[in-house]
Amino acid sequence: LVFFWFLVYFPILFSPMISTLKSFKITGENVRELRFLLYGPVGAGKSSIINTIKSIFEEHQYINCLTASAVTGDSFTRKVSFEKYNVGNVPVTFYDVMGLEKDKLKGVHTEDIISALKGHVPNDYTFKECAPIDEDNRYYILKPTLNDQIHCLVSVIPADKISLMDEEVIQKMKDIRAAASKLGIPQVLFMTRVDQVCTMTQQDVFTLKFQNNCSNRLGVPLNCIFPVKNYSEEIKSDEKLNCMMLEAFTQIVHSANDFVKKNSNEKKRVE
Ligand SMILES: Nc1nc2c(ncn2[C@@H]2O[C@H](COP(=O)(O)OP(=O)(O)O)[C@@H](O)[C@H]2O)c(=O)[nH]1
Ligand SMILES: [Mg+2]
Repeated sequence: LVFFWFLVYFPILFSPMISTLKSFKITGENVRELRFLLYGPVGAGKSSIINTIKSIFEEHQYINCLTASAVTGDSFTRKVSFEKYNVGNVPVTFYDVMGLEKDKLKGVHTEDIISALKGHVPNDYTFKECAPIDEDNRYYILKPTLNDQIHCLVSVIPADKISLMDEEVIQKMKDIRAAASKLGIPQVLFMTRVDQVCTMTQQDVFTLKFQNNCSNRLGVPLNCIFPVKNYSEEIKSDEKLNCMMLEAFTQIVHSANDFVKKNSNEKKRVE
């Protein structure tokens, strides 16, 4: 019966969700696109999230945002640049940065991610492993506008590796979240690879355990954690997968839009 319910329910839900997003307009004036920053450990599925969302909206399998091979588990995003990805005609932009690594000198610097949140980092900037960007850098955006800022921070954690995550990486993530909180930037967490911890039909019951675990380790409220599954081996479009991702995507679009609305109103009051 439950399986039957899924079959009926999901296709019905899926189409209004996608059409609402396709016709979505930003509320804040002068903001061209909502900007999301994806961050998390290497192999968490950041690049795959972008590929999955693009595949849903552009209606073909999108594989240009290179993902790492599951075997090496190493980040393919080695050319650590601040590259942007658009999603069909939806006014959103994703930034995918190289994974956080436990070694202080490896992966993107926490300071770089915080600078990106504030809007100091230009598109396509190549992060330097030796030093974070600062005012002396000629590419540094000195006076960022609301358009340059990140409007929602998306932490990405793989469900099957939460308990194996290094304490140093967790601390880096906490530092970044604390900086985002200070800036008033909304935050959510995408818990990827849920298919690796339970079958898709058991999903609702079983992922709760992992969501709880994630919430405890990272201090993220439970209602901000979205279980998702990315396209990895599937060739054909999968309704259940699309629905989970669209639910999470809809949430970040609303959060980012609220942030933009609030901040453009505040600017108006000051002027
Ligand atoms: N089974 C499964 N594999 C996934 C999922 N998300 C990502 N992967 C795989 O996990 C590996 C790392 O993903 P990737 O997107 O490169 O991680 P990144 O380093 O955070 O960009 C790749 O082999 C992906 O195919 C998922 O939801 N389910
Ligand atoms: Mg990647």
